[in-house]
Amino acid sequence: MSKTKDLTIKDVRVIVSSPGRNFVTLKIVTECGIHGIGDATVNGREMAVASYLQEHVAPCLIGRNAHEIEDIWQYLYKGVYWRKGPINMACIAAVDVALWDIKGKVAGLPVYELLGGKSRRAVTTYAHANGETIEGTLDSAEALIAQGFKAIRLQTAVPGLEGTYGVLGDKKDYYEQQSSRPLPPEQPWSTRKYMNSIEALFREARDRFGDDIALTHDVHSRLTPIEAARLGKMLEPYDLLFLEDAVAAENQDSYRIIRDHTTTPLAIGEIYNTIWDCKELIQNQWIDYIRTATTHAGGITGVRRIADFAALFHVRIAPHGAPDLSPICYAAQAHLGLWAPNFGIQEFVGFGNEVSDTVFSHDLTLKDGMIHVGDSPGLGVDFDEEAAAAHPYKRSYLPVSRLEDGTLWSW
Ligand code: CS2
Ligand code: MG
Repeated sequence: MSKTKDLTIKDVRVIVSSPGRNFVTLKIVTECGIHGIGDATVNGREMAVASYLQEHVAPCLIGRNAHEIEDIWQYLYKGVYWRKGPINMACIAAVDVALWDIKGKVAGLPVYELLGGKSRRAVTTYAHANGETIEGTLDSAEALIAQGFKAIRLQTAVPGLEGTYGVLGDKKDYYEQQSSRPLPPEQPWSTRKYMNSIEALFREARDRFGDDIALTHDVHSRLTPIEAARLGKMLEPYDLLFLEDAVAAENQDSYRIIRDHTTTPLAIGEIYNTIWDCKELIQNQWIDYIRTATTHAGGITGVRRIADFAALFHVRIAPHGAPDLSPICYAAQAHLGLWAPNFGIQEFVGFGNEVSDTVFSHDLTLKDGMIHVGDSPGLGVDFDEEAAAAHPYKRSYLPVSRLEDGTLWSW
């Protein structure tokens, strides 16, 4: 069937829109009229990706055969000379995912079938419970458990610190925090205050919900390896599914220190762009979950490579799923999650909001805390350019963190 269709790429469009928050969307159109879409959003640096795509990537795609996903991936990776990097890899990711979408549509099959078919019924997720107090956080967790979620991430405000990661107070998101000042909001950090308050959250969670519910926590790279080792030990009695981003690991060796001291499972990877960023973490079995996202780590092709490598070392995938990942990314990761033999869990904060629903349509559904993928050919997600045009890009930044004496810290 595909032989009769002309899959020469004739148009590549880059659309930056803000339906509730900024997204960079790539649309690849072929001569026969079949199109595919990809997500290239890099939160807070959207225009860098858009111009890289528009100016440098799009011209190289015109006239190419959309079926040649691997060759186009290599052409954009090896061929660019400047390897890796968040902007470059998000652009490769958007192209890759759009091409998988096209291939699925041409084959008349959902992408997970092209990857090797289903390994499970649906994709288990974990949801976020946040609160200004432990009680508030656990009330929010209880509501999620009532909706059917079997795994919950718990984040609660650190007493004495204004604006803890994951807790937004009276603000809906970081965009609202910047309405009067479009610059990175600044938030204080104290490791001592955090370490003195965090155990109670998990103690009370286990007291209230028992042992069946899976719990995770995101440290957002605020600790040093030895502090993270102490935290892992401290939380061992509460049996976390994983402790996320305990330490930033540009130096992957750091995780050996944590691993030497604790049996709390470890997860990392949401800001990684390639397999090279996590190679040692995986092959030394210093982590348990790798959280690379299709949007930031070279698309379905990039994350599939990481997943296959990770499987050799008992590491499972748990892709990043924050609100800055568009529904296209959610769909791509749902297809991967349905296939990957070593899938662990998918982070999930909803498929979007009322505004983004007018721009993105998709055939994913959530039931009992699991994402079910429809049987539409390709990714099963689409993007309405006209609706997007009603929501122009608006500059926005992620917050930064400072110690109480003003020293810049990891946010
Ligand atoms: C995160 C995100 O979801 C997560 O685990 O760490 O909140 C992250 O801070 C944002 O996606 C950054 O863009
Ligand atoms: Mg995180």
